[in-house]
Amino acid sequence: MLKTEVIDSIVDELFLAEKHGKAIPKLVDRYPGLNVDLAYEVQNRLIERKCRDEGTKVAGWKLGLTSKAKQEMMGVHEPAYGVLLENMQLQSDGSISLRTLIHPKIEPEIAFIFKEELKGPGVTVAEVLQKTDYIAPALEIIDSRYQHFSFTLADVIADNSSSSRFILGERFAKYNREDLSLVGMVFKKNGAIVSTSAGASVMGHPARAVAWMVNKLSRYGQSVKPGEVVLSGALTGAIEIEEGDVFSVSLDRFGSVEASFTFGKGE
Ligand code: OOG
Ligand code: MG
Repeated sequence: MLKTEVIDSIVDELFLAEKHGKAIPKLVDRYPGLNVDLAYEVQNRLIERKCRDEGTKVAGWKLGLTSKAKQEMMGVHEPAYGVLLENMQLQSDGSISLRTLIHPKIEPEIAFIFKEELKGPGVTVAEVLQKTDYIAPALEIIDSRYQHFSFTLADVIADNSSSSRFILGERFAKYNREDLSLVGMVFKKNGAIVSTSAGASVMGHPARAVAWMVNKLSRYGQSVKPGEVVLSGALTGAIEIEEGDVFSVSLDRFGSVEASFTFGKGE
């Protein structure tokens, strides 16, 4: 098959897997030529297709596999990024229905909101921090389109790094040069602590993850635009969501966000 035909057929498979809520076998076994570069091309095309067919647009970006906890959990030892679309953002009020998803998991994250464009190559941690407008706590819901949530780095990149939904804290805190590596995090399920962590769990400093991504984006002429949100990558392992669960993430000095989930009709 020609390269464009391979990309088209993978985009089709992933798009339909999400639309119908039905997992597919991972790709690398069937497309041995699928490497990281080709996978980002698939991701770009998948996003174009989703924007067109779902009538949505880019809201920001997410990093994945940036903490040891997540890398060990998934058996993938390099970070990846994906695109957040407007129709992936949910509000924290009411019960959130996840009935159309395949096997959703939830993760605690740090969200950055930028006041100026970040465009690589050569973006440093200092530049990321200088252009950071707000910091907010975030809950990310990931949902791999692959059976058993099992994938290689190239598979997960093609699948938009398992992006599914995200919920931001209602109040964004102005970033005021706090040391984000030392920001404490508490993640709770139904009022009980699931895990605790700090910003440093994300590549030593969450802004390092953002800088890494922005420099990678420059290969495709892409950048983070003012007002866009960037999720740092989970600070601890992801956990499965069950009917009626309530999850919260709290960040020292930057507030918290809580949401409850149902697999029924919701509101
Ligand atoms: C890939 C996405 C990982 C994170 O925060 O590490 C991710 C996955 O684990 O399915 O979003
Ligand atoms: Mg994540």
